[in-house]
Amino acid sequence: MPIPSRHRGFLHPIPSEITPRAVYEERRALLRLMAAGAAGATLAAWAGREALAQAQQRPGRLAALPGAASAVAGAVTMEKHTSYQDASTYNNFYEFGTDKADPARNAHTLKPDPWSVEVEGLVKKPGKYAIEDLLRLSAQEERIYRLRCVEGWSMVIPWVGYSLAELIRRVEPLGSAKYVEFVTLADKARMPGVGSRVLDWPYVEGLRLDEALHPLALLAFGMYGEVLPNQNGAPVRLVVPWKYGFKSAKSIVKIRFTEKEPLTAWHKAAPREYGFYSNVNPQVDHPRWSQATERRIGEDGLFAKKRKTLMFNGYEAQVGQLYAGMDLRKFF
Ligand SMILES: Nc1nc2c(c(=O)[nH]1)N[C@H]1C(S)=C(S)[C@@H](COP(=O)(O)O)O[C@H]1N2
Ligand SMILES: [Mo]
Repeated sequence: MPIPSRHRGFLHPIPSEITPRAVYEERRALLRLMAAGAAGATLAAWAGREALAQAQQRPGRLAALPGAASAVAGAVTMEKHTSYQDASTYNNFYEFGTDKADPARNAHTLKPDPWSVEVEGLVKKPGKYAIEDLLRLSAQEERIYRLRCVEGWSMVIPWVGYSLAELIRRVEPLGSAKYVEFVTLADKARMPGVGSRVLDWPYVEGLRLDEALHPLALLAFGMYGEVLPNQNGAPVRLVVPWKYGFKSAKSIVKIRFTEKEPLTAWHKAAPREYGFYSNVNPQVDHPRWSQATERRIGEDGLFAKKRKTLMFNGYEAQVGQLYAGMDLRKFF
């Protein structure tokens, strides 16, 4: 089990060592129900509760942000949505702590308004966009994407936003621009995790320009028909559904066009473990664990089976061409 040499003192835990909160909560609830009555009635009640939870899609907690059903190929999976409760309380947002419950607990200090995003580097039209203007730059769409975390869990979330390509076209990249770098907020005063040495702040992510221009790469402002909760990356984040979750940078403040491949936060922290590309790939294991299967959050009860992880997280038909001829073991 190779430990990366330049590591700053934190490793993603090995997924098999995590007992997710949902597993023991569901197990406890099931045992309680079984103790209370007949097994058949119990299971029916259980199924009913599940169906009810599915139907409650609009959480009604934050400002509404509707999006028209997206017409982009592959943008709407028919799979069951992860509950808003799970999607907003089981998060990675290390600026607010490394525990999955930390972001929901701590991110109330983030102030998503006022906010602006600076566009700079190799573009004809650099500039600073106020979040209101960015929101109105293109029509909001609903995209129902799978998001697969490098740690081995996945969710299905109805996001609201528009293709990142819409913004990129407006700012007119120069011919020399080959990559796009995303810099996210690092505010020590409001983000308790930024005081730690877990990562070299600010959190930085990057895409090759052609990846960033792919219609599935989403600039997201909302989820479940409302603006993003702070812990999910308010007020604006990326969602790149064919890549491991950490490529989907939260709370973006800067978008920079570069000629050289950006040095991303996770690659800097552990270069042997996290490459620049980080495409979901069941055939290329993480040095410390397999990437062949995943646990769908909300399905991790007593009888739930692990799911097989799909090439490019199931988006191969749409994005496979971007990587034609590349050795995906080398460019992991
Ligand atoms: N700024 C920032 N963005 C981030 C992270 C982070 O720690 N900081 N974590 C990433 C990881 S590892 C995942 S899996 C996704 C999770 O997004 P979600 O909480 O909305 O599901 O956010 C990504 N974006
Ligand atoms: Mo992740």
